[in-house]
Amino acid sequence: MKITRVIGKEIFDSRGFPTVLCQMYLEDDSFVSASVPSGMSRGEGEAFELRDCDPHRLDGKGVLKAIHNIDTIIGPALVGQEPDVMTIDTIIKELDDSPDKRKLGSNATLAASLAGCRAQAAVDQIELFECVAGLYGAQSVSLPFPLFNVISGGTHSGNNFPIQEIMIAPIGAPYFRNALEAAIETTTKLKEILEKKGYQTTLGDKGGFVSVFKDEKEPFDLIMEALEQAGQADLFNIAIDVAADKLYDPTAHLYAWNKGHKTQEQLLEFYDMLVKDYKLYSIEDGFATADKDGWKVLSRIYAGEIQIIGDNLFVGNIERIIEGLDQELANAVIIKPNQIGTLTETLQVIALCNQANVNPIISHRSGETSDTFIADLAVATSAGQIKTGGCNRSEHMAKYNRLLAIEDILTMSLLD
Ligand code: 2PG
Ligand code: MG
Repeated sequence: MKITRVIGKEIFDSRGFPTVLCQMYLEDDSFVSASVPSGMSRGEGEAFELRDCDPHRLDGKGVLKAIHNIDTIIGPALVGQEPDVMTIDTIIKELDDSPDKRKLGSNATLAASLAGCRAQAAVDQIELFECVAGLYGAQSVSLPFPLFNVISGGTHSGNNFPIQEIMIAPIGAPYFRNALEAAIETTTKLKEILEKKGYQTTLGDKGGFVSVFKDEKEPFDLIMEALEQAGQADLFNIAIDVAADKLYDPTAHLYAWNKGHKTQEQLLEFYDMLVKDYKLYSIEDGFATADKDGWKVLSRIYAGEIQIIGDNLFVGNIERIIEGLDQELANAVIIKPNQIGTLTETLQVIALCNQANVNPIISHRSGETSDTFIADLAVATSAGQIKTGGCNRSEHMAKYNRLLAIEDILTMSLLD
């Protein structure tokens, strides 16, 4: 069954910013669609997100140029093809041979690529995760455990708390449903605790509470209290995304911290305290991309003990990942498909992580849509972990609910 029409549409993400949706029509008049997210704590070297930059419309954030590229360049090249995402991505890469999808915009290329995969799954009458697993060459699939955002700081909030995300990770939960229920109970307890203290419980872009804390340790204490009260202290460990690029002053070699700053050494001491006192098992972007020395020291001391994740450090770029792993900067990599620009290239990056024996963590962006593709991607590649926000707001819950549905499908197939 061939592709008959491919069109782009400008929709709006969870922040109300314009983003790209691609619809792909097939010969039987059915269609599938896919939409793409957008980041705020963007790393240098991410695939190029094409925005209109028209100051008279939507603050320059419109994506009509990217839509135009789908309608007039990508679409016509795909019409008449079978929906096979390998072929679709090859065509897209021929149309845009720039290293960062600058010609067409990664928001256009990714939307078309993901829609192509959905169309392929629809034609083959299989689940999306089965289709992606086939492309990945996976012999089996498994549910990831999620890193649930509970406290937001940094650029996703306005509370002066320097760490961008504090997350709870239900390592070892027997089923995804147990993990989600336990996280929901803990989040509810945390909200009660914050309210009792008179702290605000507004939600940041990724669903963590945006409270103002008396010091850097308090949020961790309150999370521990919530875990205890929810009876979940044994299930969860703590993870943080510091997004340290946003805090770093390369001239002074200092990290902005509340109203003051921290040196590289002081930041290390802080992490050390979190590992010892708060079951911290994962640090993402703990140092700035420009502060490679900080990464090296952190890895030298902790790589055997905790997960050290590069997000802005790698921006999903294969060369950067290879170089960073060679220098032993990290033992885990954040995978954001929109930093890469097509599904097949995203699968290549995940495969590279597996070959190099480092953890791939599939991630959403802070400006999301209700598209749930990353849930299927995490299952299909048995990535092990997914980062897709707090237990609230439908752009996050859509992914969690899709994982619940996949768990049901997999359990039922075991019973068949
Ligand atoms: C991050 C992400 C998503 P953003 O830093 O890991 O959680 O944020 O999408 O703003 O880059
Ligand atoms: Mg990050």
